[in-house]
Amino acid sequence: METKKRVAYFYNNEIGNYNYGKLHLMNPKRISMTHSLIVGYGVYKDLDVYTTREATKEEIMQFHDQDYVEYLSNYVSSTKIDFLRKNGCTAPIIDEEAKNDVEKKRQYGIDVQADCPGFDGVYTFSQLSTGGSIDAAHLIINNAADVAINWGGGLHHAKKGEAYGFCYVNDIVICILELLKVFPRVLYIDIDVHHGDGVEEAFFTTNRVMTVSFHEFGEDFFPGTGGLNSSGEGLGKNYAVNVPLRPGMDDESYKQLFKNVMNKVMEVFRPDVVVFQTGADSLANDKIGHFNLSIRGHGECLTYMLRFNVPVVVLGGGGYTIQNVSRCWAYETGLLVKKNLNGPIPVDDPFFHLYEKQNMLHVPIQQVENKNSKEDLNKIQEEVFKQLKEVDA
Ligand code: TV7
Ligand code: CA
Ligand code: ZN
Repeated sequence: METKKRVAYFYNNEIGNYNYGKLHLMNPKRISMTHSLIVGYGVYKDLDVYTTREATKEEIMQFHDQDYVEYLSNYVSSTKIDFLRKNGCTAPIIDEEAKNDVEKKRQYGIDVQADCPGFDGVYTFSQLSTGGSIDAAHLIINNAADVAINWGGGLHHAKKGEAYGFCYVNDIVICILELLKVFPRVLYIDIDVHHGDGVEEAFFTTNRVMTVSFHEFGEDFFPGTGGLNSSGEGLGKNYAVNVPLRPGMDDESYKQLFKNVMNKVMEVFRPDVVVFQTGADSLANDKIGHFNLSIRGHGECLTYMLRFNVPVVVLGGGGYTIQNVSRCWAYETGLLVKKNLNGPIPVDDPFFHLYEKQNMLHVPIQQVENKNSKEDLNKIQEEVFKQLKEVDA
């Protein structure tokens, strides 16, 4: 029998106010929208709610290079500098020169082709994202929660010394490093539509972390890594699992593949704790991803992992149709406390105007062609099983 889980939830009202820029697709407001639904549907009462703190420089430097962290923490946008100067500020601004140094920007991945703009508060935003993931790990370590949620985390692309794919600080790697101080084996699961490359790379040569990413792959889809035969190196050989998929994945085929793979993973790896990145860009109608999952299908993957009675850190990630992201993560927060949320969006929600066109929690999805044939999927599952047979944890 599955027992009732103690579910902790990290949130900080500030995080929704950061802005990647007017045209950018990543919108931190979706975290505040998620929170409003959690409150509006009354899920709040069943959670242990914690205010997220900012991670310290020392914590961030457990993974990231000092020079990169210092560059980020001193970052001030040119707009902000212009504003300060116009208003008579004559004090030196620490990194005024560095931030205009095109060479450094390139080195640290800032602004490269617009994916990772330097924006005001980029460092504090990353500290908040990471603080929640670290404290989520600590609650699990102290056995003060069975499930710990940080929707502001899940930024899986950030590299040791470089911003990448909308991600500046890799809160997931830092969360896993905390867990490894106490637990022998950590399982990382990533259902964001993109490959979890930053996390995979960080643990590519260890057998203490198994990384499993399901993602869209091919036709230049970002980031292009995560092919079937990229599976770890050295001691980490076979401990990186990749499930590369074509556009159009639907609930039926995704759920079946997910459950089969994860069942086998749990059998061979027997983790002490699970870190689950639940990027919502794998939902239907995302502005970047091309999968066709419903919110219920996405959520079933998350709840499937509860049956193994291993503690879980639940993190956010991508998601670019923001109303669907907040719907999904609020629904999943509900599932974790055994509530099956449905019906209309509460009319007093402060973001109600954004849902007005479609005011239900669950939204219908059109049938689109699934470019993954049954044979393709069987072949992929077979290959993954072959790899997992070699795991001897
Ligand atoms: C975890 N796709 C992050 C996913 C990161 C995806 C990309 C964009 C994009 C960025 C924009 C923008 C965009 C319409 C979509 C090769 C490029 C092509 C930027 C225009 N519109 C996560 C990163 C991915 C930024 N990057 O996994 C500002 O799409 O494909 C690429 C690289 C070069 C850069 N250009 C896109 O979900 C959180 N970027 C509009 C404005
Ligand atoms: Ca993924
Ligand atoms: Zn993504």
